Amino acid sequence: MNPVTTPPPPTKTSTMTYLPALEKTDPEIRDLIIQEEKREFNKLRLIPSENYASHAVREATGSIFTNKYSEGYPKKRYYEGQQVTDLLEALACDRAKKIFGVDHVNVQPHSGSPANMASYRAILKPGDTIMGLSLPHGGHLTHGWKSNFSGSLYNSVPYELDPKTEMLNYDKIRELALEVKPQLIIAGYTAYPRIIDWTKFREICDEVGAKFHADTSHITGLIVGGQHPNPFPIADTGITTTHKTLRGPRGAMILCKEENAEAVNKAIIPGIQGGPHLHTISGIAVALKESQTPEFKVYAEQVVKNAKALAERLLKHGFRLVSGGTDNHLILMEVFESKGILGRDASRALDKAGIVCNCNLVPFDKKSPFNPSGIRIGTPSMTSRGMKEAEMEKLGDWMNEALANADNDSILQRIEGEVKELCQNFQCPGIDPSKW
Ligand code: DSN
Repeated sequence: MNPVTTPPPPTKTSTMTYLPALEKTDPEIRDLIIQEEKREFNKLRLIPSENYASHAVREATGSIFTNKYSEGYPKKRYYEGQQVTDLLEALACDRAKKIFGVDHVNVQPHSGSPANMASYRAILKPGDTIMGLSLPHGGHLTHGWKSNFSGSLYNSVPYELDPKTEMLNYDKIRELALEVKPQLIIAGYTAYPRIIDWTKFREICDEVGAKFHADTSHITGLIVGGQHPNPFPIADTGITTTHKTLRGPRGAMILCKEENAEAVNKAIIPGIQGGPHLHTISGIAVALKESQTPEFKVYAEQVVKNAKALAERLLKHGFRLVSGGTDNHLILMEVFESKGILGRDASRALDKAGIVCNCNLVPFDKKSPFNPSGIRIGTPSMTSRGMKEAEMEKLGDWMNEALANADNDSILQRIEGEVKELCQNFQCPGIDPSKW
């Protein structure tokens, strides 16, 4: 599967019914699936945590493994009938261990939040002090936010971005760590557009006697594709979701040193979860295999090139980008002070124009999280379709026009039509329009 080759013709070529079992049993759900396929095909999807899973990933994720219960781990299960599931889970773990250069992998977390929860449970006691990037500065709910388990079960002392550079300030993080002596420091973010210096975090952790937890969920595809450094060999524990830049099914993995392996496994089951979702694990295994192809490397490189090209175009149009630009797959764009439109109003106008993103707080935002000053955009999905710098320039122009005319439905509709026309020229992994 090459994400950057010729698009399939978007016309029906087969007389076979698409999704025939669903047509018979539940046409209403079949219709919603097709509607969503059309939406994902006809729009520019800029939410940086989303992507297109391949046909192969989706075949595995929709497979017979959905039928099986497998509490436990390979060769140590509670139920019988694990002749095949043991092979599957061991294969998925082996692939991840080789790719990330780690001692131990657990592929059972149902998503990123339980993966983080289990990691902390494995290495912390309730009441221990943790330091993660504050959510409004680009962290995650599970990195110590007050209304999340991570902020109530542990003593969370968040670090923030530098107010001038809007980037990580490792000296300040070190100072805070020396002051509060955390048991854990968390690095890895949901809205941070720059390269993370994992070695600096390791050094700070070693100096203050903290464990180091890396959450690479957003950038795992860039790590595997050779664009960003890999923290797992030096982290005590770490997690990644599997459906973002990595382009697998929705799920997660914990990666850790051997000394934490048993505690991590116990934290997942019996600590937090019951049976693993083996159908998801089979999709994760496929995505890991796909990530080792030369095409994936090209994709990862292009994700970054596209983000830089889009950033440059947006800067040219006078938008303010948090930290001034990007080194990864995402851009955090301040729209209120630079363009006089609030983030939610901007994301809604863009959605009308066929450009799908999310509103987002920017560092030191004075506005509400429900209508903040920024929007968050990213290039993984568009790159998976084969789009390149020329399309990013066009997109920057459309975004500028749409946001300058956010109340003008006829302009937004015109752009939506142009976006749709562009999208007809680019395939989507996992979607075959000829079947509709
Ligand atoms: N919801 C994810 C994101 O969009 O970044 C993080 O969990």
